[in-house]
Amino acid sequence: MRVYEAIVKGLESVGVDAAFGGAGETAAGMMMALHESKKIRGIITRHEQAASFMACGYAMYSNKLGVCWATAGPGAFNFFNGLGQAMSDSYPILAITGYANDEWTGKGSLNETSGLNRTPDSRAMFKACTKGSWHLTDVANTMDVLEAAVNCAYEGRPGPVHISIPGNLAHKDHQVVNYRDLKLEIEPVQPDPARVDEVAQVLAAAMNAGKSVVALVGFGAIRSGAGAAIRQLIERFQIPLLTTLDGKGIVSENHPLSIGVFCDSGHASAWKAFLEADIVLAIGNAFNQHATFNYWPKLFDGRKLIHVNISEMEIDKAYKADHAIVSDARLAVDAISAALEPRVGPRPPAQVDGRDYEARKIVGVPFKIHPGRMAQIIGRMLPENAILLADAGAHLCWLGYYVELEEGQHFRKAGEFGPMAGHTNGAIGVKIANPDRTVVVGCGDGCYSLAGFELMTAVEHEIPVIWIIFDDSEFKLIKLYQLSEFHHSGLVEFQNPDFAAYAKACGANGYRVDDEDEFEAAFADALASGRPCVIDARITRWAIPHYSPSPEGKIAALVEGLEKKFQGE
Ligand SMILES: Cc1ncc(C[n+]2csc(CCOP(=O)(O)OP(=O)(O)O)c2C)c(N)n1
Ligand SMILES: [Mg+2]
Repeated sequence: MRVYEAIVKGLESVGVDAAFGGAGETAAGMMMALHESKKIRGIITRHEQAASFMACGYAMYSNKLGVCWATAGPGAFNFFNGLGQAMSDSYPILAITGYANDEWTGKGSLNETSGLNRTPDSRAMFKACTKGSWHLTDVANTMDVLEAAVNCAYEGRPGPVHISIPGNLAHKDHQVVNYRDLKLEIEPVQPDPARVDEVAQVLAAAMNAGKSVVALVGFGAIRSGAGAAIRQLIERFQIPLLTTLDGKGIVSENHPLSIGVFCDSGHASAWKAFLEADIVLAIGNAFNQHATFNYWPKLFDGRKLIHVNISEMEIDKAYKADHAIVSDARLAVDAISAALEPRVGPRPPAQVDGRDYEARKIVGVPFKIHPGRMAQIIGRMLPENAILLADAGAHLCWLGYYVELEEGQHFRKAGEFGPMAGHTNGAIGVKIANPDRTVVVGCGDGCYSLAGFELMTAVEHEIPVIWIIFDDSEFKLIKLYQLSEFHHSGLVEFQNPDFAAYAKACGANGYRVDDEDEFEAAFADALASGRPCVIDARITRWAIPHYSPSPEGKIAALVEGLEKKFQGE
């Protein structure tokens, strides 16, 4: 069989059932092999960047290998945003790209990226943006290389890998005669029992002395499927639960111990519980910028940090941990619960303050949709097990703050790499990997404009994703930043088309809504339709998301800012 036939068969052998990519001469063999495959659905995207985002989306909640492919040179280079996202968000994805024919290396052939004679050096670039990058030089090594790459994607902290294949190796005179199915040898990252014991001792001593312990849970815990284990831990030991924006909903947000989201656009109730805690048990989070109020220096003054993360690299990165366990989150939580059990007797119910967003009344602006109230409606109408994605921008703050998730539902904002359109496009991969779950994307109009044309891909392949566009004709987040830094704004406003008319022209359902009742009716119709849908929701510009650069609140942040100014910092 030809090289790409062997690759596709190998991917079938590890359960891959969809792959996303772009066309090209050095991708043609992959396209043909997918066309012939009975098990893998080949999805041609309009832009290879979208293919890389869809591969991320495919892996996001399924942990199946996300696969994207592209032709050599420019096609391959369109992958870097998806690879960046997969690196920072730990998605196991494989990017397969063509490469110019070997015999013409150095002569400037079409799409050459050898690094010679002023061509870019793609092998160095892919090495820098992945966990591992392989260049195939002999088709006899195809299965070895593929197996090594797929294992590497899953090993330890998952992430992206890459294989490039010169065009000449895809010709029929290069046959793979040693095909074999792939063997995955993935060892979960197990907690060290000595570290678990140490952590259990510290936690038990604190609980038995009446000290306050809170859990702060991030996306790593969601990726590892630790929800049930975390619910048992917090219920048994009465530990109030805070989440990062990415850990939101790991346990129902209506659970009495769920206090809210801890981040700069999160809930004051969560900030208060954090500041009152003696010990923070952080599970599967990386203490990144927005989850730490721009690395607020006083975050761990007077409180201890116990940090559980799958990657040693994350420990002590932003804040020195007093105790740490390098482990998959679910395995660590189970081990901590078991070690605590004999050490801690029955616990009195934790005293927790309710979340402020429950009671928060939003003052609206007549005739225009308030984005916070729209987020509340989305949360209320979201079906069981739905997946709600936000893209990059102010809209993620509205959704993160006002949507209340039940167990089984998921929310994911643009991660720390934070590419616009990552989830606008990635949603298609999410839906393909989770066909029984409703997938809704709340995206800014800027994000949608960047890459919303993949709606055609959804229409063509009948992938029923619902896009809700927070249409404010501006890059709101950037405007807010300009206003705070420069006290005025520029180049942030733009004109939009009628996105609903555009959606209809593409063959999707399109809705243009100007008030909250219209939105509710449109969303209900979209949910019932089973079709790709775009809701162009024309929101007011006169609403500002909840935000503070200090967990002590907005006033404290203002005072801190003034102090810094007077101290000349
Ligand atoms: C590819 C890319 N370009 C630029 C940015 C910087 N950026 C982050 S949010 C944002 C504004 C997005 O605007 P919109 O989608 O309208 O969302 P809004 O803030 O208005 O809700 C920009 C430009 C980015 N994250 N990714
Ligand atoms: Mg906008």
